[in-house]
Formats: sequence, C-alpha cells, structure tokens
Amino acid sequence: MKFIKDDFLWGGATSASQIEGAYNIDGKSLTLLEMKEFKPLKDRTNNHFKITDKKEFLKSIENKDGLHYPKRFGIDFYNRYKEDITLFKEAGMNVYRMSVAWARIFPNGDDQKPNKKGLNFYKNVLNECKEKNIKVMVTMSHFDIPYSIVEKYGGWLNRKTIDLFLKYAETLFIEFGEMVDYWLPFNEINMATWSTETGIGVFESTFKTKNERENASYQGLHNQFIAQAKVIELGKKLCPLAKFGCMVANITTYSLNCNPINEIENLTRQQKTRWFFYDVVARGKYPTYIKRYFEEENINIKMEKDDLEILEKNVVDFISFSYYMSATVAVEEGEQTAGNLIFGGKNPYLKASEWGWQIDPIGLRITLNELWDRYQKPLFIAENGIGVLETLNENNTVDDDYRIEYLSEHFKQINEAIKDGVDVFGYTMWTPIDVVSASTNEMSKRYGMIYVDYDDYHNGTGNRFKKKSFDWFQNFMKTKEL
Ligand code: BGP
Repeated sequence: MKFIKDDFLWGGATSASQIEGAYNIDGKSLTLLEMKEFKPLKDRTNNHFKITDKKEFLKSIENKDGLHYPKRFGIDFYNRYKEDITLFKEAGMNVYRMSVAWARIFPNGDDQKPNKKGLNFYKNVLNECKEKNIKVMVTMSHFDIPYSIVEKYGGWLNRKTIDLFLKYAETLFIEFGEMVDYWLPFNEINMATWSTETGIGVFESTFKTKNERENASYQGLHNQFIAQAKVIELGKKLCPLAKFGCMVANITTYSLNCNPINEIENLTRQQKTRWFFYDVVARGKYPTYIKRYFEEENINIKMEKDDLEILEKNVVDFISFSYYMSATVAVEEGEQTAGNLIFGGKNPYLKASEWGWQIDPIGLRITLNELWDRYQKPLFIAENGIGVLETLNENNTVDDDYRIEYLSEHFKQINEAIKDGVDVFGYTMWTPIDVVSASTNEMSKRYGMIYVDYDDYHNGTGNRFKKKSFDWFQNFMKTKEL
C-alpha cells in the first residue's frame, strides 16, 4: 500500500525532562519531575503516576539518601544533541517535536531576564534542525513545571503563574520565533485531571477530599486554558507565520457492549476525558455537559470577567493529540488494564503491550474521523508508539519487528483516514530514541528506533544504536510503501 499524501510531515517527538539531563548545569533549576525517585515496578500493568508524599519530594532536594532521580539525567541529550539530530535526519525525519525546559530559561520562575546559557542551548538545537532542513514543533511546557514556581506561587492554582508563563512564551517567540514552525503551549493539557503534580504543579498528598482535589485540578486547568489562549494571542502578533495548536492525550474508549446503559456511560466518560478539553480550546467555550457536571459535583471555578471572551477569541489553528491505545467502558467494570494516563476496561479483541496498553490501530482512524467531523481543523498526531523491554543482541541492534508492525499498522490507518477525507498533516512517533518513561521513570520502557545504552539507574555508556525499525522507517521515507 502506498501512503497517499506527499506533503505529510513525518518525524519523532521527545520532551526535555525525558532526554536532556544536565539538570543543574548552566543555571537550570529543578523541576517537580526531577524530584520523583525511581522505584522498580512490581507489576508493570498496574502502575500509574503513583502518589508520592510531599515530604519525599522535598527530601529529594538535598538527596541525603543518594536516591536515583532519572529525569535529572535523561539520555544526556544536552551533550549529545548533535549526534541525535544527525541520526534523526539519517532516519529521514522531516519534523522534530521537542520541548523547552522552562526551568532552563527562567530558573527562578520570576527572573527579570532569561538565562542566556539556557537560550543558547536551544538555539544550538534549533540551528542543527534548520541546517538539516527538519521542521520544528515546540512544546513550551511538557509536564516540567519549575519547582521554584511550585514553591513560591503554588503552581497553576495561582493566576500569577499565567503571567510568568506568558513572559516565558514571549521570550521564546522573540528568541526562537524564526526557527519554529509550530507551537504547542502545553503537552497533554488534560493531565491536570489525572495528576495534579504533573499537570498543574500541586502536590496530590495535600488534598483532604475528592472534592477539594477536583476543584483544584479544574481551577489549575482553567488557568492553563487562559494561559494557552493568551500565548496564542501573543504568538500570532510576534510570529505571524507560525501555527499554534493544542495537545490532548486522546483516550479513545468504546462501550464494552451494545447495552445502552454502557453506551451512555461511555459517552459521558468521553465527554469528561476527551471532548471537554478539545471543546474549550478548539470551539472556545466550556461545553454544557461539563457545566452540568460542575454543578452536580459542586465544582466552582474562579474566573475573571473577560476569561470567557479570551477563550472564545483565541482558539487553536490545529489540533494535535497523543494516541497510544484504547480501552473499554461499562457501568459494571470488568477486568481493568493500564493505558496512557488511565486505567480502562480490557478489550477481548485487542492485544496489549507489556505495560497493559491495548494496541488498536483502527482506533486511530476512528479518532481522526471523529476529531475532523467535530472540529474541522487540521490534525497532527503528536505522539504514538510502543514501549517494550529490549536488549541489544550480538550484532548491537534490536530486531524490533513488533515495533515495525505497530508503526506500519498505525500508518496504514492514517492513510485510510486521509482517504476518508480527514485533514491530517503530520505524525511524530513517540519516540525516535529511547528516553526515560514519563509515567514510570524507567529507562527500560523503550520506545525508540534508536537504542540508548543506559539502564534504569543511568548505568551504561549512553551510546546510541540503530534498531531494525530505524532501517524500516528510513526505507518508508524513501518509498512511502507500507
Ligand atoms: C505521554 C507523554 C510522553 C510520553 C508518553 C509515553 O503521556 O506526553 O511524555 O512519555 O506518554 O508514556 P510513558 O513514558 O509513561 O510510557
């Protein structure tokens, strides 16, 4: 089968905290993510953003016990970025989605001036991409809120954080504007409702009730919606040629069966975990179903008088999303399994990864059609891939036929969606190179078509090796044959 769209963007995505390392080098400050210790998993299919006590986070600052914090080390991209971008180019990538670490640019959150050394690092990275003719999509905040902002301002619960973020965004527009094609203010903006630490920089262990937690997560999220809208407004003035998008973790679920009570359960679940976020940023309005939910659950969001107008006037140019898996929903829950951000019902028709994420390429076609029908905005698949336990074989490679199958089956479904008439303009796999896992902190959850020689404790040479999928992707970029 030939992939039919010629000007489609193909590439890979990474995030600063999962690759850079150099957590305290050249003026960078700590982020909340870098304060979470590595704990080996007992059960891989049952592990998810486990709650860490606030005291443990704080103890990590001095780290008297010598614990391991994987996101402080990443895969040493800070020093090896040239080698990595050269490999990205060699694989045939024509777009790279990367993120900037806020804590490298404004280490104290409220510094008067940006940190020059931090700016220089990203200028070098962006120049490398420019020279190699790789387009760039930049995420401004990929879960990595600086700890300084958590400590001084209470993270995204404070409206002052909107101003700090706006100043950070303005700096990026001024400094990097000419080198960036697409901007995403937030990664997976729906994270706020799953993990308040990772989503909005507020310690989970400080909430006393479910209602307190829900109020906080929706308030922090509202502040992020406003921040995103204001960033788009500013970006359109400062970078008129760039495009501005959202990024949502797309959790596609199916009703377990055709019983209407399960269908309606699934619909309301989809509204809460998926549509709500797209509706606010693409339609510019809080949808009626969420207002009902807020009323019934006693959730009260503090808004300023022109907030709703700001949202309405500054909707996104395009919609980007991550898609890894799907799950089922039923009123009486059956067997559950892990997935990206969620636990969901098992689907008897699907196989799952070692972490329990259920592999569903057709779900991607469904998702693309649904999003296109609903919003009529260009779509971009910002993350998709499979994490696997892997070791190098005697030829210093990994024969990752399962990854080739995963990718090619998803690519085929993108092709089908394009034939359905969906306007989808690009795809960045998670990830071109092995990185530290966002949810489990493991290095051993490997997604890359490039193997990185580090273990879960950052032991190893850090050397890079091409897997079989690297050659497969390279060939696909030449032939567009699937
Ligand atoms: C998404 C995040 C990524 C990434 C990916 C895979 O939610 O945006 O940062 O890591 O999921 O998840 P994990 O690393 O937990 O396997």
